Amino acid sequence: MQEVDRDIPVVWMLGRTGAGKSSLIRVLTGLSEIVVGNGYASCTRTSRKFDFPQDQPLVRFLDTRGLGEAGYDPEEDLVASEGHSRAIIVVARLDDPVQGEIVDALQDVLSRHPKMEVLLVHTGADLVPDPAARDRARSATAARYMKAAGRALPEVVISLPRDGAPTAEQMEALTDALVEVLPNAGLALREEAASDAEARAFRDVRRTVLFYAGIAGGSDAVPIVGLFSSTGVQFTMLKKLGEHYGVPVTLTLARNFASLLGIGIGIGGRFLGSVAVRQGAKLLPVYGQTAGAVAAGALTFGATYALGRTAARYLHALSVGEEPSKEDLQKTFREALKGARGPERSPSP
Ligand SMILES: Nc1nc2c(ncn2[C@@H]2O[C@H](COP(=O)(O)OP(=O)(O)OP(=O)(O)O)[C@@H](O)[C@H]2O)c(=O)[nH]1
Ligand SMILES: [Mg+2]
Repeated sequence: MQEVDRDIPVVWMLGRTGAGKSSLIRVLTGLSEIVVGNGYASCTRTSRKFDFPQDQPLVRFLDTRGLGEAGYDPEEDLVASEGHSRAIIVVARLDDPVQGEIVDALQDVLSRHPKMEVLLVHTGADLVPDPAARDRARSATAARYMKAAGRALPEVVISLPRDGAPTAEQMEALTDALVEVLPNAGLALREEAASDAEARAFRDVRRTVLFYAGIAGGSDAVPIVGLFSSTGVQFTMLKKLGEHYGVPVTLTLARNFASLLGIGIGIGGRFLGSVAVRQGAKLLPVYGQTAGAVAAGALTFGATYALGRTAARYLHALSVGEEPSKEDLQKTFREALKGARGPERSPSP
């Protein structure tokens, strides 16, 4: 499992100097060493990448230099991230009507990479306190970017005060929007609410699940094939989870789990007609239609994430001496898969 096999999703920050790109990365990752500027003087002088978490990266942010600065060609950063799933976050401050350069840059990037997902983040909500004025500013900015993109873009409004934090609602809206545009990045950054002991236990292993889902999503493997072989990514994930819950995971146990989930094994150990494929194909309509490597990767990511989430519930039940119910597990799987759903695109004609 080498680094190169992993699809670390890349989030590319695009916005004028002082828009709040670095501040946004800081609130999303909690990385305090990210340098935030002071007013409009350009602060980030070279494109920098921030891997999160640093030891076992699940998301990579490209914090660009201010566009329009001499010698900066965004194409270089884009080429460097080729082969990764990626999305653009356009950061625009509500009190800054001068967006022309960034609008042009977005149009240019999308003309070369039309499939890139874009999320529009309006910062400075606290700087425009009047709700009517704020909404006028938002819709004027949004109209320009959407015209340039030639499509509707998801938008979020947020406050990034220097010595404060966005509200909980703003953070939730932000991470929800990220899950929509780039599920593997959004899920890695979203804190899951934990309502019971099982959910709290899952929080401790969530990064492990995301890590293996990222590995699986980066390969071209058919979803979950690896569950029935001792070398598959998903089986390795199950074993790791088992160590955490104090339940030794054998191939037999993995198969029991799979059959509870309704995953059947076909010829040669391949799984056929499984819940994952049926649900996945339904939830990710792009699969099998426009299905490029990225789309298949997103499905594999989602299916592996959902499998890990469900395995955690199964192992937790075993660890406390409960009988895991089939209905419970299937419900957990469906919900996790829905939570990891990528953007829905209409099939190409
Ligand atoms: N009050 C408030 N200040 C903000 C907001 N967004 C950005 N700022 C301030 O604007 C300044 C610039 O923020 P940065 O995050 O460094 O902006 P940047 O986009 O990374 O800028 P460059 O690195 O120069 O391209 C900082 O002082 C921020 O605190 C906001 O929503 N509210
Ligand atoms: Mg910056």
